[in-house]
Amino acid sequence: MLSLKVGESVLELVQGDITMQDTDAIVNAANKELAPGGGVSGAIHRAAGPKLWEETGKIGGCATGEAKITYGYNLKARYVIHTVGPVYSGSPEDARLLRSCYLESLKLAAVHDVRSIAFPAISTGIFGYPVEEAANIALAAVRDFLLENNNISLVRFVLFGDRDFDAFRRALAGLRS
Ligand code: AR6
Repeated sequence: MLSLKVGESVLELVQGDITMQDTDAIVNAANKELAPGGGVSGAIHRAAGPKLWEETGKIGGCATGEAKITYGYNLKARYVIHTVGPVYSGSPEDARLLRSCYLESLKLAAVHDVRSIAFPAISTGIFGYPVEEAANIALAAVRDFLLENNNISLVRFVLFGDRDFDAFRRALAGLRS
């Protein structure tokens, strides 16, 4: 586990499974339909149980770069925040949309009195975002938010494999300097 104090808050990196987190909210790297799908989204829906899809199915989808909130059902987390990352295309728009996913998720969390939140590495799996680039964007977005807002005390990145953890570790070192 690695951590960095940002303002009054803590930014943490851990390697593990986001479905097991006991933060107030976990974030889902969702698709526009908010359907279960594969990757981290499939894992979150399996762990939360069928009531999650009952709720997300009624929302009417989510645009890329935006976020929606539901309950967590069988998860330890009270809420799931669903955000849709960009499918990587190599255009400058990708970075703007990925940053927006983190900022919109954090804003929605703050509105719902979430004090602790766990993120996966959005867009870096099926959506093909190079993890080194994505890690820099993710950590900068969270740092910028935490410097302006005191209501969220813990932001934890839960990285699934060695490759993602290493990329985020390097990005965190860059953020410190
Ligand atoms: N805990 C933490 N991270 C995980 C877990 C887990 N249990 N499982 C996978 N990851 P992806 P995307 C990591 O593909 O690229 C879905 O089908 C994974 O190793 O889940 O945003 C949706 O429905 C990777 O680093 O999300 C969308 O259609 C990261 O989570 C599409 O995939 C994100 O990988 C979204 O693609």
